[in-house]
Amino acid sequence: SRKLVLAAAQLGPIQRAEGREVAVARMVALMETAHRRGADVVVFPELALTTFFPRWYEEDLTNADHWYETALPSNATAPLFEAARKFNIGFHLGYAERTPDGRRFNTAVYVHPSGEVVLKYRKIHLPGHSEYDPTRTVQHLEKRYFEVGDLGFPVVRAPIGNAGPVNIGMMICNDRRWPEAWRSLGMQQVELVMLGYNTPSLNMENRGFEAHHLRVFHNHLSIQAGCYQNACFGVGVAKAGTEDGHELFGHSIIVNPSGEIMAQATSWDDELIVAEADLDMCKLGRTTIFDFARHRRPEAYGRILAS
Ligand code: CDT
Repeated sequence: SRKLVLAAAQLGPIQRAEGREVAVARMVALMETAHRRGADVVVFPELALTTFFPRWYEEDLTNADHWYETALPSNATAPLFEAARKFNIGFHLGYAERTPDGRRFNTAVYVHPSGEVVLKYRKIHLPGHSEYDPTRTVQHLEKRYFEVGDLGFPVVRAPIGNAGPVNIGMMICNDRRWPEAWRSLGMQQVELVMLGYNTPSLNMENRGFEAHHLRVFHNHLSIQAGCYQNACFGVGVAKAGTEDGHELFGHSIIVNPSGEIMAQATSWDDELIVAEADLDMCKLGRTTIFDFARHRRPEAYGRILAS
């Protein structure tokens, strides 16, 4: 069998005034805990190095440059790469990326324990808006700070632990709500989906009431359905707690290909959860009800490709 120990490293809040070194030190401590608990891979959340800065409006984008990484590793992120090597753990990291030609993406990478970036993904389903919106309680300016990702939904075969090559894919936060994202990965026989999120506890759009418990439910519903319908494991990891007065929910989960939650965080702070994943569990769905070659009917799906 192909067994792996998966770890979700939920982060508590990161305040606006806190530098990357604060977050990185907390993340290294979580990697050490992951090592003690036998983890082969540790998944950190979306925009794990800073506060969720799209809640803050900057008229001039260059004033926001300090939120972005221009190189990985950098002096600030090098300790993560060192810990990966020391503990022989691969890690998934979400961060804001600014390219040498000035493009900005909400990005995630999977880094092998050797320090090699094996997979990069740039967020495609950017929520929110691009201009300051006075009707909102809190801004959500992802469409201002990021371009739509240009890498599609790639899956690569990455060596993880003793499981041999594993088909890994990623999505970032809002992507998890979109079945097209999951199916794009499923079509490539993804076995492990890593995803981080920063999700406000309440709807800040002021367009009607949405109960908090439903937002948590929709988070789990999306990840559990995605894993079940695409016969894969999923690790969904929050940045949680109150950042400068604005609350994000936790409830990080590790999900199996039956859609069951194998482990769930209980705090809204730094917390490591682990679960043993037998990748052979992906075979059941893939060879029966979700055997795409036998049962999909793409000739009837034209409308979902129309714009
Ligand atoms: N970061 C991110 O994508 N957050 C969004 C908030 C949207 S409000 C429902 C999310 O989908 O969680």
